[in-house]
Amino acid sequence: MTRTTRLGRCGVLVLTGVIGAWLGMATAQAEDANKADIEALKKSLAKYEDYTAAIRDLYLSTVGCVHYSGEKISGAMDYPEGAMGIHFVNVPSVGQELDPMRPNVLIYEPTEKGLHLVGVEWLVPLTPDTKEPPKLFGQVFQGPMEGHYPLIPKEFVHYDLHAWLFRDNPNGMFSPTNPNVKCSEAEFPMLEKPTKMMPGPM
Ligand SMILES: [Cu+2]
Repeated sequence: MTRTTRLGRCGVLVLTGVIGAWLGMATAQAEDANKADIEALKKSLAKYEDYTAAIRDLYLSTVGCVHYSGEKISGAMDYPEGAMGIHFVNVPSVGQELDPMRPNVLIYEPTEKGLHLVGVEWLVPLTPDTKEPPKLFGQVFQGPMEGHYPLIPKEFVHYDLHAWLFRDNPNGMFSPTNPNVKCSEAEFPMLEKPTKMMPGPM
């Protein structure tokens, strides 16, 4: 072995180490950036803890408190046991450009003391131009899937992303259902079957 090849190998090892450290730093920085964005989002949405403020901004209640048993059905979304709560949908914003600071849906949990804001959701309709699933905060949206019947027509094929900004979720902030959210105090509980997946980029 010549001296140069030895040096060459050494150089490769050093370079790999440097790139590895750099990638690690880049990931950590992206995570920090996402954390900061999420904190800003929580602040800007705190006013909606008062659901009447949400209604004035055209986030309108879809009434039923949606929850899932955790049942697995092939060809359907994998929804762990838990609730999605009551969706207040801002219909005019759906299909507009995705805005991380303006989710399309606010999610409330009905309790004895009234409605509590627990999370948010972004909805992106599947269109013929869709090349890949949307992403926010480093999270890839779930879908494509049918509309969540019976509160949304099945024809509304879409991607979605939930974020449990105001209620801890043992399955993670971006898991679609939250076992810590309950529909037991709901006037209109709605046990739904997991939503059917649809063909499209995923
Ligand atoms: Cu939902």
